[in-house]
Amino acid sequence: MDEVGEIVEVHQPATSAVGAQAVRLSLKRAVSEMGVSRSLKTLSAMNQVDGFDCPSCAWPDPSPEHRSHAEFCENGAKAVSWEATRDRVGAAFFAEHSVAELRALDDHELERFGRLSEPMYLAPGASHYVAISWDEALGRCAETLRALSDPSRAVFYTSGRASNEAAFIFQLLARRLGTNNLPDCSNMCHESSGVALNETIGVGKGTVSLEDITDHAELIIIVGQNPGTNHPRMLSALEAAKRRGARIISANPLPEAGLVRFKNPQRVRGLLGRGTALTDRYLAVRVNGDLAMFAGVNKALLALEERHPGTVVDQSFIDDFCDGFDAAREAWRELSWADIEAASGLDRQQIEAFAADVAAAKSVIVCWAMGITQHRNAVATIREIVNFLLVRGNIGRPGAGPSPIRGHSNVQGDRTMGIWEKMPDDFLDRLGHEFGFEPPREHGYDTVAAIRAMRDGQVDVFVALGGNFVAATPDTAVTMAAMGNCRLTVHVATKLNRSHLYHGEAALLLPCLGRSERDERATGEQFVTVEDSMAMVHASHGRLEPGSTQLRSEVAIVAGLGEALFGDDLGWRAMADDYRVIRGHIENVVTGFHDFEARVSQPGGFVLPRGPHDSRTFATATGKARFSVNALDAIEVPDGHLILQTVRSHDQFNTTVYGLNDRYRGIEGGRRVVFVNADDLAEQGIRDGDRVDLVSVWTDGERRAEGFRAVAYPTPRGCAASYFPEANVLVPLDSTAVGSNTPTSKSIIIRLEPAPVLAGS
Ligand SMILES: Nc1nc2c(c(=O)[nH]1)N[C@H]1C(S)=C(S)[C@@H](COP(=O)(O)OP(=O)(O)OC[C@H]3O[C@@H](n4cnc5c(=O)[nH]c(N)nc54)[C@H](O)[C@@H]3O)O[C@H]1N2
Ligand SMILES: Nc1nc2c(c(=O)[nH]1)N[C@H]1C(S)=C(S)[C@@H](COP(=O)(O)OP(=O)(O)OC[C@H]3O[C@@H](n4cnc5c(=O)[nH]c(N)nc54)[C@H](O)[C@@H]3O)O[C@H]1N2
Ligand SMILES: [Mo]
Repeated sequence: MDEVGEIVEVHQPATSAVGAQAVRLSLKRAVSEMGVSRSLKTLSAMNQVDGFDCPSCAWPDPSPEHRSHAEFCENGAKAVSWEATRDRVGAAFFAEHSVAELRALDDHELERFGRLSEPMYLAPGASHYVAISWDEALGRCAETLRALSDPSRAVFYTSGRASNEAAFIFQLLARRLGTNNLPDCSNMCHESSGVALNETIGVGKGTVSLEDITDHAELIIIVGQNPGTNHPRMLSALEAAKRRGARIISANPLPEAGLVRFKNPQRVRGLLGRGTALTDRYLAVRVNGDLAMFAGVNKALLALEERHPGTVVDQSFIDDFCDGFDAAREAWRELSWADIEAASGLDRQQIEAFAADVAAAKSVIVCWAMGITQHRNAVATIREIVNFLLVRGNIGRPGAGPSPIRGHSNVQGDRTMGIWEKMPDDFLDRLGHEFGFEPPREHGYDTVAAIRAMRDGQVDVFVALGGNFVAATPDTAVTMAAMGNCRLTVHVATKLNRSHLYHGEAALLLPCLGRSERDERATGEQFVTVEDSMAMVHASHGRLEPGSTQLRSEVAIVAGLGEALFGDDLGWRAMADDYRVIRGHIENVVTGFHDFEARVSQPGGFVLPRGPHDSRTFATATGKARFSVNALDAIEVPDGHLILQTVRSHDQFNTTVYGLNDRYRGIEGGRRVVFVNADDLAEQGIRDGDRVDLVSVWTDGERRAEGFRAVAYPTPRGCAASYFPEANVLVPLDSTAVGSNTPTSKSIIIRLEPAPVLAGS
């Protein structure tokens, strides 16, 4: 990766998000990748009832009657344009470029080459990928899997773009082989939310619907999330909420443009005017300060209740539906304001004002994303958020509840379908019964455990259904080396990425259809289904001509591998020919999918049952919603060090880097930047614009990322921010969240060191 040539320009950060410029840029990008007519066809089918689900984020679609004709955002348009590009990567491309040569390119350049267009094989010791037929590719993969001394020497990774049908058949393949080694991107993403919510309310998902936000909530709290970039359509929902008088509080160490003000491109006022101010109260919380902040708010709510008994705490809800309140109340009483202030970086008045807003609101929703889940104490923080909601009975009624905002468009559905290294026994029982085999019961590897096992030589075959494992996971150098210990690495993918270049002894690239493309099988045109962040399941119909005649659907590839391995024992071929057959199996195995085919054929689809939302039932260990006591446990940062969080720029989708600008934060032309408080820079004798190395410290030694431009930025003292995936080399593999094993990508202890001056600069 040659980062030396980057010339970064830094401007004032933006004070509002979206607006006319976003519309102009998304159309420009679409036309340059797809041409005019393909652009129109593509963008007009996105998120429409008979069109395809946007492959970008998991934000829900409005109900069919409330959908606009252009139900997409700038970043969704980028995602489909990127997929629908006319450029192709096939045998001629790989003959020209060796793997070693491609390794020298950055993530943006790699994907920029275009769509993978035919199956490719890298033989042991070879320098170049060469074309291979589908039969031979699947045959080789099956042969290597069959030769394993133990099925647990195979790992099956899933990225959250896979459809329900593809995910279901993928977990079936792994379990038929005999392993639960099903790590997924969720392990690095909302795993902490799943763990904390399962523990406290008995379901690992959020409990609110889109209407709860747009029509009902009086107060919406947004923490650890940058919706202007990562869930832009959420801004329209927030705008609707504001227009009927809802208030918004946001807490974030970065004053993100989208949280401040929104210019709705669907309205003339939004295109031309100043837009809608979104946040009423902004709290510049310290990185990882949220547990202390919510504990402080809970303490302040109790104090208010003591002053005005019977008005703040929802005692009847607590008596009827919860346990553990007395212990939690005791813990809040004993907490000192000094500790809360130190850990949160906020002062008592700010937290009390927050609590007063809460006490004045009849219904409260908390939305969160990666700024909460990727810390050592993430699970505890989310439990404390649940405490906060339970105190005032803000769950299981309109306009109230926890709302983890999911990332990948179907990451939530993939979990529902069984992509999890520790699916509960009742699911495995039904799966075994449906297909007539005994699924393995021993838990498998999650993402971090899979990397450790590969590193330690315990894995022979790594199969990925999408994603970019090498670039997305922590400790990049360790992961790259770990991949090299496998006998075979296999990637089902749409575009070339770094994971295809850090391969096992042999490697296969299996090119698949994208979400936007027509999927023609033996019984005719197929659709797939997905589940959004709010548990709505709906259909997605590809509309575009496939990028190459050689592409196969993910379902067909996985089913083909199943048949190559086991013959037609489980009806692999019928499933690949007609996805209704898969949906029939899903109906029998997965809870909540009765009448699947009929209900998903309705415009807009259907919502999955969620006990807390539907009937205030909580399937926890005690059958009650559970208060918990969560020690503050603030991260100790040694003198002269900073806590680094790693974020997405406005011009990327995870490891897919569309471009080098981060418009809202004022960055142009480069990604190797580190945002630091001006006073911290001054204290360390570093000037804005200086080049620095980032050095992370951990028990096993130091890790270094070289050559970053220091940017003075309004973030609290002691905090810093940089972009993912460039900063992943700094995240120690063993630094993970307690209880969820999620890498702590948002709290890495680093120091800045002046970088050597480049010759010629
Ligand atoms: N365009 C686009 N859309 C995407 C993605 C993308 O890459 N590009 N990725 C998708 C995926 S997989 C996901 S998971 C989501 C991610 O969506 P986000 O979670 O919004 O993504 P990040 O860029 O990681 O932003 C984290 C936010 O949390 C803040 N933050 C960091 N640390 C803390 C903290 O300790 N406390 C608080 N309160 N805030 C903190 C950061 O300043 C930042 O605003 O987006 C999805 N949508
Ligand atoms: N430091 C740091 N690391 C992080 C994060 C962070 O905030 N900071 N965030 C984490 C999070 S939230 C997540 S979700 C993970 C993301 O981890 P992944 O899901 O593994 O990574 P992506 O970058 O989303 O994967 C991009 C690749 O997916 C392939 N692809 C795209 N569309 C399709 C498709 O339709 N089918 C198939 N088969 N392949 C397709 C393309 O080849 C593309 O190169 O990264 C995590 N890593
Ligand atoms: Mo994610």
